[in-house]
Order: sequence, then C-alpha cells, then structure tokens
Amino acid sequence: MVHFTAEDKAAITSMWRKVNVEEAGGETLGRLLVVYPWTQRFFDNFGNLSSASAIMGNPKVKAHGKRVLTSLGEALRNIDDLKSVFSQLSELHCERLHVDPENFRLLGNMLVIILAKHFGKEFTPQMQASWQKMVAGVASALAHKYH
Ligand code: HEG
Repeated sequence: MVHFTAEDKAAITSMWRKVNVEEAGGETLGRLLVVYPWTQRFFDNFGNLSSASAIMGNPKVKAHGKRVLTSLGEALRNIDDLKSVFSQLSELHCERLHVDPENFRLLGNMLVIILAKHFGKEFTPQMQASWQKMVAGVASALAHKYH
C-alpha cells in the first residue's frame, strides 16, 4: 500500500492544478506509444500511428490521453482509497481490454517525465518522490482486479 503524507498530497494537488490535462494527456499517451511501440496494439482503431509525429498529432491519441489523465485527476480527490476509485476501471482493463498491468507503470513514468519537462526546476526531487508514489498507487490500484 502506498501511503501519502500531508506533504505528498499538498505537493501533488498544487502541481496538478497547473497541469493542462488535454495537452499533458496527449503527450503522456503519445510518448507511451512512441517509446514502447508494442503498446500500440491496444489502439489499432486509432488510425495513423506510423511515426512519432503521426502519433503525437493523432486526435484520437490526444482525446484518449485526456480521458486517462482526467480519470487520474478525479482520483486525486480520493487519494487514500485509490483501490475503490479504480475498481471498475481495473475490471475493464483486465477483463475486457486485456491490458497487461505493466503498462500502467510505463504510462505513469511517461507522466512523471512530461511533468519534469514542463515544470523544470519546480519539479524538485521531493516533488518527484510524491508523484512517483501517486503513479505507483494508481498502477497498483488498476492492477488490483487482475487474476
Ligand atoms: Mg485505459 C479506456 C483510464 C492506462 C488502454 N482507460 C480507458 C477509460 C478510462 C481509462 C477512464 C475509458 C473507460 C470507459 O470507456 O468506460 N487507463 C486509464 C487510466 C490509466 C490507463 C487512469 C492509467 C493511469 N489504458 C491505460 C494503459 C493502456 C490503456 C496503460 C494500454 C497501454 N484504456 C485502454 C484502452 C481503452 C481504455 C484500449 C479503451 C479505449 C477505447 O476503446 O476508446
């Protein structure tokens, strides 16, 4: 179980308020698909994924990335009970989508990287530590229903 201190929560929510979910979502999912090309197989109905620029400009990638980060943002309101928050989504990703849970960890790392890129010096080691907890917590909650 990931434990979030009051400092973690403050750090995560204060930064999240400044995130443009649409832009960050597209970039997070886009980078996942570019860096780990095997993840593209879950999105074979997304049209052109033939190059890095096609992926980064693909409107379906942007829309889905936004949806993923919106869901993650909503989870912040219930950060101490991520398991409940993601219970249905865990079932969906497991039973219907068959997404290997390792991919949740990969996506979390893409998010950390784009936060670092966007916020630069503001993304301190302490801030990173709080965010790594967040993405680990989300990945483990989403993997919870796998059997
Ligand atoms: Mg998933 C659908 C959230 C990682 C593949 N994902 C969805 C949906 C949400 C969501 C909210 C829509 C559910 C619905 O239709 O009711 N996804 C979500 C989160 C995270 C995540 C919060 C991790 C932080 N998803 C993820 C990863 C993959 C993936 C890593 C694959 C590499 N998701 C996936 C696919 C769909 C969803 C294939 C269905 C997309 C569609 O058909 O439009």
